[in-house]
Amino acid sequence: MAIQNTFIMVKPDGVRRGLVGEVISRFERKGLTLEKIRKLDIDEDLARHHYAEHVEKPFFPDLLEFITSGPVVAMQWSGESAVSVCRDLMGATDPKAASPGTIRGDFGLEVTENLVHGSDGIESAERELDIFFG
Ligand SMILES: Nc1nc2c(ncn2[C@@H]2O[C@H](COP(=O)(O)OP(=O)(O)O)[C@@H](O)[C@H]2O)c(=O)[nH]1
Ligand SMILES: [Mg+2]
Repeated sequence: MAIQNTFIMVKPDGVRRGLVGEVISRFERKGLTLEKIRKLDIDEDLARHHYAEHVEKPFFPDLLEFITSGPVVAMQWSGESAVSVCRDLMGATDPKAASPGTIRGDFGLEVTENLVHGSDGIESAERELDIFFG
């Protein structure tokens, strides 16, 4: 078993709706540790870098408009198997399909505005932590 670090971000809808504390509380109650946190605005260059794997996807224009629409709260969380544990706490990408009890399942209804980002693996966690905290 290994301690991992992962990158988590409350997206602009979560910040606008006052759900930053709710998101932090869920990860804390699970037993994870908040290591770093910063609030920032994502510009187009940063969005294209962070979401490089999605730049050619049909939904990217909507994602770009959304993720640059207001401040986000970027975080580093650590703990046992933190990458997959955080993904499980977030729920499925489409909040309509996300299980109740997950962040997206409890607070979202629309796939673009799905409240949180979380790294999907150890390598993407290292890459994304370097982008936002390197
Ligand atoms: N409009 C739209 N947005 C999407 C779709 N798929 C993903 N997104 C958005 O793009 C983000 C990145 O997608 P992805 O990495 O596949 O999902 P995640 O890892 O669960 O966040 C998602 O969190 C959504 O905000 C889609 O089919 N339509
Ligand atoms: Mg992803």
